Amino acid sequence: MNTKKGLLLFLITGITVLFLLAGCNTQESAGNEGSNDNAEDTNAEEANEDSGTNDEEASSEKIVVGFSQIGAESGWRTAETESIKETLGNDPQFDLKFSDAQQKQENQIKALRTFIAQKVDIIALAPVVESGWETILTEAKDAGIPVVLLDRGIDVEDESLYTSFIGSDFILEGENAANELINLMGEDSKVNIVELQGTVGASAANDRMEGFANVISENPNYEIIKSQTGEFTRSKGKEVMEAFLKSDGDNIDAVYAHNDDMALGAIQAIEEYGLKPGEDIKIVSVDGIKDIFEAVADGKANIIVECNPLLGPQLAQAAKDLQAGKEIERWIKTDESVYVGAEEAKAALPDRKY
Ligand code: GYE
Repeated sequence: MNTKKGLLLFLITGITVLFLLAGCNTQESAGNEGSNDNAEDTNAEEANEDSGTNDEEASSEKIVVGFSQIGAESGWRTAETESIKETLGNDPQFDLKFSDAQQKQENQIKALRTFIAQKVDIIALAPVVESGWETILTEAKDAGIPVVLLDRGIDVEDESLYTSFIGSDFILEGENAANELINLMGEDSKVNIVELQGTVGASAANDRMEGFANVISENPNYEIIKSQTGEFTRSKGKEVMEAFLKSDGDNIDAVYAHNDDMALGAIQAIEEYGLKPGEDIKIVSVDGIKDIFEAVADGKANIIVECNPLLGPQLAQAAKDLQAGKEIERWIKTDESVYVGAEEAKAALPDRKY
């Protein structure tokens, strides 16, 4: 072999080796190596439920969405999780990576860090609390991964740290709750209200509290005599209501619950205390899960301020648009209603989807 031929062979071999190596890399990122997940997974149930703990990489053919969910504290949240798993999990265009944070921000931060390492295309985050997101969202931004906030908002100075927020106007929900309560009980009645707040530091709790207080503070006959967190759960809502009844029993005219689960817990506490929820103590609640519609239909609660958890379709659309390089709206809102009294609840019940 002469030197020219030797050089040519050397070059061809070198190029082939480089080519094979590059091929290997792409395969690795498409193949979700070393996990129980694979690129063919279209069903979120089969998708990695624990993305926070492994370091597989994202598929390149599908739109890979890493979703960090808060937990499963309420009927609302379960409905939201189902909507997202159904919509993105059943659509072959998507590869959904689902991670449940069990109410802990640190778990959400870990999950996001894993999503970044996996090079997902889009991060969807339902943030448990409003503050403390700067560092991790800067990491996502530096990695060029758009972050879509789902259902709760965050408090950051640099607004470029997230692309969009899909969810409700919680201040408006609080205002609606107060206005409907005043309509129901009359401007001139003297009304003592106890408030069951959601998770401390959550935007859904902060804003529902603010909106309600905005309206109530304008009416001197209405007073919030007690306000405490029931952590958006039935059991805690019941426990806190029991304490309120113990200290203020017959002075309580109305309960304002930041979500239905706490309202349902309060209804139980009131019944066990020997009073009639919906009559002796009026109940206004936010969300609109089936159980509260049933309670209102039975006369045990009075006002439902709807907050829609079925955000899967909006997230899917936003992800497709982002992937196609389109601009998406900064705040994607949903249509929501208010239901008052047994007749409205009965009429709406057959069509309730969550
Ligand atoms: O109202 C409540 C929950 O963030 C809007 O979180 C959501 C709230 C919802 O668990 O039930």
